[in-house]
Amino acid sequence: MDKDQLFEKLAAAVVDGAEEEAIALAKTSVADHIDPLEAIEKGLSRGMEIIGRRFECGDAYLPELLMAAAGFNAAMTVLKPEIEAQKKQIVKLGKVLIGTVKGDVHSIGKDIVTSVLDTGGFEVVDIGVDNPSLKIIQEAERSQADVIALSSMMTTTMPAQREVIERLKEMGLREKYFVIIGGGPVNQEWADRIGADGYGKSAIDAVALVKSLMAGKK
Ligand code: B12
Repeated sequence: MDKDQLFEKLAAAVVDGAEEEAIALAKTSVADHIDPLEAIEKGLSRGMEIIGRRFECGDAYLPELLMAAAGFNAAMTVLKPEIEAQKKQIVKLGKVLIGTVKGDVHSIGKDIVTSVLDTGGFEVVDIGVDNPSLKIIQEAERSQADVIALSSMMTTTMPAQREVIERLKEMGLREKYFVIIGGGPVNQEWADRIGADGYGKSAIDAVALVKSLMAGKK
């Protein structure tokens, strides 16, 4: 099986919520020395995109979404240790605190951004999902982060990204952090509107974005 066929099968396993199959294919990709990040981006994420579109059209329902997410996570249990093993022992380029905002429990995109930033040389503190603004700021203070990265997957939770920035201003902390945003409904226009320091469409974008922000700081 060539690389593209494997990615296609990985995507299909996610769509079908076939956990065992997803694990077996992830193991094959590791055995074939395929970059785990490529397998995530072109296989697993692609599968989530497909099921997501079906859900939007009414061709798939919530249980199928949950099964797909379980398939995604099953394959990640195989790929994540590979990403860890590849991590270069380089001087960390900066610390990023990442979380999904209040009211939003979508974790998959954030988890990918976390893995890719981590492999890209950043120290990442992942505070999970459904985080109130104040908690995000307290965690950033506690961990002495350079960057606060906010994920929102719903139009209804996008205002929570703005709230974090407003809170930072009120607390006199806005200048202390770079705030970057991302997630399905988010775009550059929204980032400009709420005064974020940057927007990334994908996990790969997030690395380039944080690198350029940190370069400006030093
Ligand atoms: C999987 C999924 C779920 C799963 C989540 C599982 C999990 N653990 O994450 C479950 C089933 C739990 C779920 C629940 C719900 N969901 Co849902 N879900 C999705 C779905 C299908 C895919 C999301 C996903 O994982 N995509 C794959 C990842 C890889 O992509 P991504 O998240 O976009 O992330 C990439 C980029 O955006 C970017 N990125 C992400 N974060 C960040 C952050 C930064 C800083 C940067 C730089 C970049 C970045 O990098 C990532 C990797 O490249 C989307 C539909 C879609 N097409 O997106 C709906 C969707 C997001 N869900 C939706 C809804 C409505 C819900 C529910 C309310 C459903 C319900 N009726 O109960 C609940 C919400 C619960 C809550 N309070 O949050 C809507 C939101 C609509 C809106 N208002 O905007 C969507 C768009 C579907 C739809 N069209 O109706 N969902």
